[in-house]
Amino acid sequence: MLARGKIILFLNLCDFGMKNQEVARIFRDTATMLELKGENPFRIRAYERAAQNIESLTDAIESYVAAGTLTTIAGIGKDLAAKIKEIIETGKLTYYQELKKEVPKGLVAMLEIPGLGPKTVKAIYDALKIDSVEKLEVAAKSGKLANIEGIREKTQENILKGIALVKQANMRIPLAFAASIADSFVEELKKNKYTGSIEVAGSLRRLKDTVRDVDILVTSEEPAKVMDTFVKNPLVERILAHGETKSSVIAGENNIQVDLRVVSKENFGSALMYFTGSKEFNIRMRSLALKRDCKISEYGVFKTSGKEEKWVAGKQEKDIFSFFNMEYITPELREDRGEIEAALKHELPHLLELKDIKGDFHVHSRYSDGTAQISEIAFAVQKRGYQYVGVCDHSRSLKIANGLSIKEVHQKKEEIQKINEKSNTRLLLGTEVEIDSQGKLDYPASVLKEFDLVVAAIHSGFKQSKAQLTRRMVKACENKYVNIIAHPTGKLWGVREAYDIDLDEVFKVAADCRVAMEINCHPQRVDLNDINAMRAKKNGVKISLGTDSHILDQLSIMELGVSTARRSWLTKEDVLNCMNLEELLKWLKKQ
Ligand code: DGT
Ligand code: CA
Repeated sequence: MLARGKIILFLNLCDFGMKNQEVARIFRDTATMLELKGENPFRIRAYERAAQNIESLTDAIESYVAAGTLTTIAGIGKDLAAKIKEIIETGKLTYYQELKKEVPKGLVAMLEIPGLGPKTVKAIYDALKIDSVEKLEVAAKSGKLANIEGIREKTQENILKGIALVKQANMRIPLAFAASIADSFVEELKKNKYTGSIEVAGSLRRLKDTVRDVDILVTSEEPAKVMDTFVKNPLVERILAHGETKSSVIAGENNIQVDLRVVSKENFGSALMYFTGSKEFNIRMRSLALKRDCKISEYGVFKTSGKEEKWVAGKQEKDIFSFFNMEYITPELREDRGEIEAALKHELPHLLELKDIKGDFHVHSRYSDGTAQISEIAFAVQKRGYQYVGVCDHSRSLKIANGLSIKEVHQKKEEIQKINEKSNTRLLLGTEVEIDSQGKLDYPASVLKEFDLVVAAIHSGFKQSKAQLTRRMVKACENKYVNIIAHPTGKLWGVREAYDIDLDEVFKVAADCRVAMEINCHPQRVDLNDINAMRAKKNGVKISLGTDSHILDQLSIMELGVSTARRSWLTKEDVLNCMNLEELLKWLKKQ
């Protein structure tokens, strides 16, 4: 399973409901600009509502444009309809572009700080003329913000924490975002007739959850022409270097660095291995080579005797592995976590693959905050060839996500039973139930026992102490109705760090109580990550993959979860989603 095929799919996942999302985003940004300018609150609200309504449409917005029915969407009048038409036809909105010019650029950057909304940004700007993240940081550190009305000591602290998060997030971006950028470059380069072989290397090829920069390798008889195509890519924001054999650019919305290297055809394999890394893996391979009187570098494997060096392998990666008489190590495993030793003994694990996945345990329907009806979910998962799907909606106390009352749970149950009578895919009546601050669940036992699948999760009270959070999670695992814990560390890229919790303690209890831990596939979550999923496995805990889909196209991000599972050395036996329906139902029955 090589990265190329995957990356194309990643691009699709970033394309989901693309135009609907794009229009909604532009409207939301317009609302933000209006707010920064201190405009009429009713107008601001109108854009926000329109964005929300467009996001929850199940049909593509283009179809409304084509049919001339935009004004049938709630909150869309003639004026907004014309604006939507402009966005669909031209890809942008002149009104928004003009507004953006009127607002200092730095204010927009300040909005990226978690918890800092347009109102506060405007208040800070009006009071102290602060118009950049840098100035904001200085002011917060010196305590100046506290003099502004509505800003408390605590807000100041949160702003500083937020700035640190943004800085960190800007350094590494989620795999799926980087993959989509890499893919655009690769597609463009492939159109150039002088491009020979081409591969993405680095952490992206290893499918690491976050990526600092994108490394692309090509072979070419006319490197200068390939480099030209590369630096002229429309995604390029800035050219850092434009050379004969290496060029670097900053590209895309996330300002990620993309490097292109031209390497020789004869040593494409050794260059690919070197630039795929990881650095730790390379170091280990080098010492292995030394022990065998060899040298390994990006230019190939050389047999050494005295001062003599003889090239022995390097055209393809697999030649290098065979030369050392070891199994081929898939890029996901190249982290020096024991894979080299295992490959030498021909004992690498048989990692799970996307085709082994028989269902998804975490899909939201329209009953809570998803956009699809249950019947649509049934159809979509059947198309993916699944045997089952857990339709897990939020529970009653999570009002913001439209959590289900007990009455609604019963309605949903009835609907699911009806669909199950005629569907080939089994819908599991599920819930993503809130774990409260004490570790208690949001429904009584009498309701919990009605579900086929109980996924428990924390969505509030992240700031408890480590002991409290651990106790809370342990208690949830001990609840006899719980089957899975969703996104166990709460990490959300660019928004919040993982909360402080004793995972080993939780894993031990989970193993005893037969509770699985989720790898949440969402690109900004990847939670558990590879390290934690390995720890879970070591403790005897089963892993479940959940896409946390809120719209149907997100079902395809299962692939990201599979990548993480593979990086965690997981096999079919470790993962709940690889069970067939019969085995699964047996596993779920705990009482
Ligand atoms: P990233 O970019 O931080 O997400 O992670 P990588 O692994 O893509 O790292 P990067 O882009 O710095 O380098 C790409 C590969 O090149 C890396 O995985 C291994 C190789 N490499 C880079 N620097 C060194 C080094 O100092 N020693 C060795 N042995 N290999 C290196
Ligand atoms: Ca890299």
